[in-house]
Amino acid sequence: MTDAAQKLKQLQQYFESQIDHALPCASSKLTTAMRYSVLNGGKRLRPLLVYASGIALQAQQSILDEAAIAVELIHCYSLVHDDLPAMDDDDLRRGQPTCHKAFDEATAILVGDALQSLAFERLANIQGCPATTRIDMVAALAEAAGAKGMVAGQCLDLESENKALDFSTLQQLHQQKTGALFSACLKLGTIAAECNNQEIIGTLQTWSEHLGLAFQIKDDLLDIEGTTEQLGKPRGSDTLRHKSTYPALLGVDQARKQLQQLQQEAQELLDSLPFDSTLLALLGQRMVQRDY
Ligand code: GRG
Repeated sequence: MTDAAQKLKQLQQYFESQIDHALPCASSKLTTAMRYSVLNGGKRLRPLLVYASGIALQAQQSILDEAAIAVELIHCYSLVHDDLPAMDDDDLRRGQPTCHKAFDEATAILVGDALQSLAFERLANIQGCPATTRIDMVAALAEAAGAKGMVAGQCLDLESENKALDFSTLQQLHQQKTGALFSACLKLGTIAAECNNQEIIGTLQTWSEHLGLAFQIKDDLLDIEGTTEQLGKPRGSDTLRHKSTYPALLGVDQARKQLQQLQQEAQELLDSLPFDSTLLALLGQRMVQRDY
């Protein structure tokens, strides 16, 4: 294992204990369901993006911990709500029954609500962090998660079922639904480090956009090529719901080519940064070379 791979593994293990401690104890149905929905084997890509950017820019670890926790809580809330019957109506998530199946619908709605509130509570209360930094982090995450970002993307996604989208609408959908939160991870890393270098901020932003798109193309390809066992959710769910996907729009070969090109451009962006971007590069590779 390379040093960078070792470091990512350590960070992921370290993050598991951080997020475990950030969650309330399992003393009620709600808190048991919150823990069930978060401590269930996610890849933790978003927290790792926060760490990889923040560490490269020498941010304080305790601030990065809270930013990483906050972004994963938002991601987990979005998955719990996404799985609800009123949205994607999924029975399996991360290889286990979805929250509303293991508990009930009302509990799943409340779990999402509570995880979202907890995310902002953690950011607002970071110890030893200037108030302006905390406010900037709250604003960046809120913007990415809300009606200009993830929620807007989800809305567009739900409206798009059974419709053939053109390429630019599909891009917008994914940029908002998944890309905005990826971009927020990089922003949180730079805010935590109090980095004001616009060139670095801009390059990381463009890198995260490339990555978000590549991640989605990979997700669409996996939906065709992966197995239910590998994916922890049923294969072919996009096709079943008549969703527009990159392979459906471009063809599988062209989608694969597009993925390769994005990866290459993403690496060139990282190479132009004036600091060690090895962790970011490895993480980027993992996000597009994954098989689940
Ligand atoms: C309900 C407001 C609201 C938003 C939901 C992110 C999202 C928006 C829905 C998820 C649907 C989905 C499967 C999208 C494809 C890309 C994606 C976000 C996959 C899940 O992310 P991973 O692979 O998951 O990082 P893990 O489980 O590893 O955390």
